[in-house]
Amino acid sequence: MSALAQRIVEDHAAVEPEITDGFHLVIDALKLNDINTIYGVPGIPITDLGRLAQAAGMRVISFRHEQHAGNAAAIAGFLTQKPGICLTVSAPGFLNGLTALANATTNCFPMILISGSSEREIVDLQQGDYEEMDQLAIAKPLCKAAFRVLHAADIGIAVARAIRAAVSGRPGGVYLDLPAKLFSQTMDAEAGAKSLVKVIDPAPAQLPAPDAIKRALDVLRQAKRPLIVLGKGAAYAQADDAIRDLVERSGIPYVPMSMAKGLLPDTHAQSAGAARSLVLKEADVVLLVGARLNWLLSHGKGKTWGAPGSKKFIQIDIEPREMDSNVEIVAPVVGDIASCVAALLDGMGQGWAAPPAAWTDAIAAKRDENLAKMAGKLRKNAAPMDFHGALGALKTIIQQRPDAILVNEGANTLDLARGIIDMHKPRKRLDVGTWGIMGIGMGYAIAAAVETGHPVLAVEGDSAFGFSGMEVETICRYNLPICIVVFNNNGIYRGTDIDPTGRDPATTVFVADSRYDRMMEAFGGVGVHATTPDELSQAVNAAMDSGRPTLINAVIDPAAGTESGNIGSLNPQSTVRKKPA
Ligand code: ADP
Ligand code: TZD
Ligand code: MG
Repeated sequence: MSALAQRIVEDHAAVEPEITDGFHLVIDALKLNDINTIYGVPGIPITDLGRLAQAAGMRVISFRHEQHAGNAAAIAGFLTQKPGICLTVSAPGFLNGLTALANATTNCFPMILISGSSEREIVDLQQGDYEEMDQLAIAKPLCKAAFRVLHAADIGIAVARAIRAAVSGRPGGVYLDLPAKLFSQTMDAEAGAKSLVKVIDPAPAQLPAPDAIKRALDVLRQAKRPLIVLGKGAAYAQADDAIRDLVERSGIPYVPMSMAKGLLPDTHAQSAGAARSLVLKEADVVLLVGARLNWLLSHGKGKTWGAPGSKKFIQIDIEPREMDSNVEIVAPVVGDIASCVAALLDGMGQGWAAPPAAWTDAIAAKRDENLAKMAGKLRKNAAPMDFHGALGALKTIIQQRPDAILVNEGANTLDLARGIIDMHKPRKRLDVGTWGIMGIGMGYAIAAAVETGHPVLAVEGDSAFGFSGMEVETICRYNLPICIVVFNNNGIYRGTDIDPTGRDPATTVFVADSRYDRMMEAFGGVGVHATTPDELSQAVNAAMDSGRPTLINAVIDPAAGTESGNIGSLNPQSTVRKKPA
């Protein structure tokens, strides 16, 4: 230990505080509520807060950009059901974190963005303070709740309110505004300790009404072609055994939404994931469990869902206003998923009749046909790789290492990986979620490693990776067991576009044949350049065995991808093409 470090430790030991201050009260309030990790970026006025939190035994993970710290906090919330904490400086740092707060709220992940802010008096008179901004007003429409604390004695209550707001009901993001002056406000230590609140039962069970359960079971019992859709709300709820029971006891086929993959293993006999188009179109009764009928489910109508009026929807959700948001829900079941599923199981009893074999056989046939079609493509060991060959290799690795957490973003890299890589355990797949946002990669990977201790495999489009790529330094600094595979096809969707005027690179392409692996080497991690699925496989296995930060530059055929991946139908394209200027 250096002399300075020694002195800091001794100072801490020597001071028996009879007074406390805002800094300490924030830390004590978090710790009292079992929140022991902070993701952030230091600076005025919160530098000392991070330092003191570390000294108090909290894990403080310092990032290179607040957006990634915020994404880390959000996914920590998803994984643990406790609000993840992101700590930023005022105005620009706050704004950088705000994207993550809005994304967390959109995805129903609990997090708290804590930002330092400038002097209220100066901000409100717009007199130009250092990093001046009315942060509270700006945060409000983008999160579930936003609070500001002006007195140290209110910190305990404010933190308690923030925690409750984040995790109760539909989870989401909360903003906590802490002006610079608050931190150094002092008060009597004993009064300070008494002002703290340990939140009892932060996310109370919300029992469904017995009528709602009966109504749902009546509809389900009539079904000839029933289907269960599991969403990431079901993954978040951590009611894994009950959900498995519901699926298995009812015999109903299910499809998992992206982040619900692995809730039951994708290889489960009742998984209709590989026959998704068929089941969405043909089902007559659909039970949604923690999944919204948003764009990811084509709003519950249109071609995807077959003939108009051919469906009845039953929906389990904690948010009553979710019901009828897109189409009529004939049997709303409002409550928390654990309680709702338990009540359904109770009502079903033991003698529930399995769905007609005509339905389950048709699904099995379609699934087997689709899987057989896919299998050949996954075995191709060519250079450059196509997506299927590379993903075939990664599919095997995840099958052999089911505890590893898969982080995934990109377009083709995302859509194809979601379809190809089976997940075998709950909450092991983390991806772009409700917004299809690029940039979650390194933040999610870091929090997944920090929160779970399991190895992380981040499968990243080369564009997607660029949004958070600087955080490889963070990964090396904390020596996290993260293996990043960059699917390098020289660009967004493809690497083959040209500027018709011949002046500049096309808007969708990057420097050809870049070596992303060298970014990792720059910080002491392992870089690998892989040109075949075999090389890729070897490198990922080595990374997962060693636990060392690794980045594999996987060379993908620049012509292999399609524009916008699977969601080309949402991508407007001009039919007018003028001659190049
Ligand atoms: P996906 O994208 O996987 O379809 P969504 O994010 O659209 O999933 O939907 C998740 C839903 O789950 C949200 O409507 C949210 O209110 C709900 N939800 C989250 N946690 C719970 C819970 N514990 N109990 C019930 N519903 C929940
Ligand atoms: N910015 C943000 C924050 N989110 C986005 N989704 C986009 C831009 C638009 N976008 C996509 O929807 S996918 C994508 C962008 C820029 C990158 C696709 O390229 P990639 O993946 O290299 O990551 P593939 O494998 O080349 O398709
Ligand atoms: Mg790409």
